[in-house]
Amino acid sequence: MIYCEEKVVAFIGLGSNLADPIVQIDQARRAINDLAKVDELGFSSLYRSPPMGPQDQPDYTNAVMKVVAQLPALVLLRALQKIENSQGRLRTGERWVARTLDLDLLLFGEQCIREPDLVVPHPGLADRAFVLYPLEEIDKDIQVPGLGTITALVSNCPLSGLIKIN
Ligand code: A4P
Ligand code: MG
Repeated sequence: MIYCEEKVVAFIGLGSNLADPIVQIDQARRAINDLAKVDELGFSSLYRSPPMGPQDQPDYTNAVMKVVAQLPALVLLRALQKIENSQGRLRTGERWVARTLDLDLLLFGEQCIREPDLVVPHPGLADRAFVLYPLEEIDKDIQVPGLGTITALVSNCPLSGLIKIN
């Protein structure tokens, strides 16, 4: 039997603050494009911002990628985690520490997912300028399930030092 998964538009947050962040993000973008059944639909500018969380780490570079995916959300998350690992991501168990690469699944179609390993929309989304501003830049029509329009979310979120760097 051939099982056809439906196509879903998803948004991935990319972040890095170690080992040449711009190169890390570019490499991750290419690795995501190399995944089977995942195709790029858009990519935001790069943004820089002070670290959220512990302050004794470099500023972050962030971007958001829009893709169409023909695979389940959890399979996509596992593929993103493999890319993080292949780019030298170390997991110490400590939260919000400096990292070569962080890939978060921000939105997966209209789906609300509450599984032990995957929560979508990403729980921090509404409070993070470095996620909301690039999301709005690449798609002004996003409706975040349970939270409203991207435009309303952006207008309620201060920049907190976020600047566009390209
Ligand atoms: N997980 C659950 N839902 C998701 C999802 N939607 N996307 C689970 C990705 N992962 C999800 O993640 C911890 C666990 O979250 C995973 O096991 C996964 O199954 P992790 O990547 O291993 O650890 P983490 O990233 O350190 O933890 P956390 O709490 O996800 O941190 P965030 O939210 O990723 O934030 N400051 C600036 N300026 N820019 C940043 O990008 N990023 C962080 C990390 C902190 N400060 C920042 C930035
Ligand atoms: Mg993460």
